[in-house]
Amino acid sequence: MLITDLVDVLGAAHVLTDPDITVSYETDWTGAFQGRAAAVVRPETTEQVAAVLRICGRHSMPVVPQGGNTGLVGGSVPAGVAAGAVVLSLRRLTSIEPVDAAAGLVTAGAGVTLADVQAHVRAAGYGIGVDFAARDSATVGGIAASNAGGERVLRHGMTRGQVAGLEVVLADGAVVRRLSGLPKDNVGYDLPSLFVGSEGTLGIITRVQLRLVGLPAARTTALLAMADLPAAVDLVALLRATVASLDAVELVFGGGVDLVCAHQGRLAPFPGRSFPPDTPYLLMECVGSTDPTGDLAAAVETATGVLDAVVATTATDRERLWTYREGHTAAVNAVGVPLKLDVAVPLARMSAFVDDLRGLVRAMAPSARLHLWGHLAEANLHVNVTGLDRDDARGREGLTEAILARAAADGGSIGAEHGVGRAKMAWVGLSRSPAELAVIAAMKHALDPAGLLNPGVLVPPYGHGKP
Ligand code: FAD
Ligand code: 2HG
Ligand code: ZN
Repeated sequence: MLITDLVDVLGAAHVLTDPDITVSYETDWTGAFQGRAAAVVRPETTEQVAAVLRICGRHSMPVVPQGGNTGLVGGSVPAGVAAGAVVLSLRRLTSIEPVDAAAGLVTAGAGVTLADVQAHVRAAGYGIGVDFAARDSATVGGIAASNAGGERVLRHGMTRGQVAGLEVVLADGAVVRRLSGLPKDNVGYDLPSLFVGSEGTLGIITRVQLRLVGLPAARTTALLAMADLPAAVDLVALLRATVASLDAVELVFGGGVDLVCAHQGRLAPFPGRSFPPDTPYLLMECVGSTDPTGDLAAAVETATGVLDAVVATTATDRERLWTYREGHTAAVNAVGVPLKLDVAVPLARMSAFVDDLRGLVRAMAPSARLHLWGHLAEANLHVNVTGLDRDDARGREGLTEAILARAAADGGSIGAEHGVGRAKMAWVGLSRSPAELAVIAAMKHALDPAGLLNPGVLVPPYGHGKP
């Protein structure tokens, strides 16, 4: 019996089958994806993870890996063809090694949250080059598995650039460990990189080695209301060219900030002024060893189309400005479970894309509400639509298809930072060529011949019922 075998290895307390307890592991953060699990298992060590995979392999039982369950594409829950799978929660893998200052690295168990690893390295005077609003729940294993982006990509790149090494358990229970920490080590394929962004389809990440980044002595954050999106895009170019201390440039709109204010009971950011809902706001942050406010102000003064600005230099004021940006996902979910898309289009085409998007949603779903925000420096736009009929699957698919096809037509990406998961499976071909898809499928078949690792995510499942 599968359950008995799992209990033998993990103990009954860590093989959960009571629906009242498993339900939170079976539903994704947004509430859009859900499905029953055969069991939720909670190993504490790499060896236990390997044992779980060997048992599931013997029983031909699919496995859905789960970290903090903050993913936004349905990949962390047993929905769709993965219904009835074992959910493998990595949250008990919480060991953190001491900071290795000489190598500039820290190694943590997959279940350590981003906030905890940030606090751990901060105590030694360092930072982590990845950050975003779900930091208190998202795990380093999940971040690596989804190659998360976030708010610091402008300076540090995506998570891939921050992962120096990984420990991964393969479908057959074998352990691949590349944690040498050597910055120069060109012996064959870069295996850790293969697993970064693989969304739980190639192996289970059990340990993550992250690079340390410096902690800046000074930070300045500013929120600007802009006349229109072309002016905001022009300002990004100006800032890139003239402000070396630039660390983040994020995009929100007046309507989204109003929604966050209503959701959190906050005052609007620009005292005594309000702007129409489609007004773009830029949240930008500069960092340095000395106060970067002057650099930022000098650039903004030469920019055109700035309607208003608030500047924050204290931690409290900076956090307040970031809340207007980071509060969007929760505020939108409070309106209703959204249709959630995450696209990138070349920055030069962003304004035309947004105009077309607004027209498209007005035409295809007149009673729906469109919420846009994103990471403007990386041309990454989050597209959320609320007010759609949840039972009208065809309508939602039609709108998804139209929006993603429009992004792809511009040379954009249909999954900029959240990945593919179950949500974007049907549209991968818009962003990847048949030759690329064949390589992806070959890699999947080589590492997971029975198709048990997160079936229905990223790669088409191998067959009916049993993947
Ligand atoms: P989960 O949601 O549990 O899993 C994500 C995927 O990785 C799933 O496919 C799962 O099967 C797989 N997985 C998880 N752990 C492992 C493991 N140890 N081994 C193998 N596979 C594994 N994402 C961004 O990129 N940028 C953002 O700015 C951002 N902001 C967010 C803000 C909010 C409020 C929320 C709710 C989410 C946000 N996200 C963002 C999405 C999400 O938080 C990230 O993608 C995060 O990296 C997921 O980590 P997790 O531990 O929650 O993973
Ligand atoms: C963000 O940048 C996150 O706010 C979440 O990536 C985006 O909820 C979303 O659509
Ligand atoms: Zn984002």
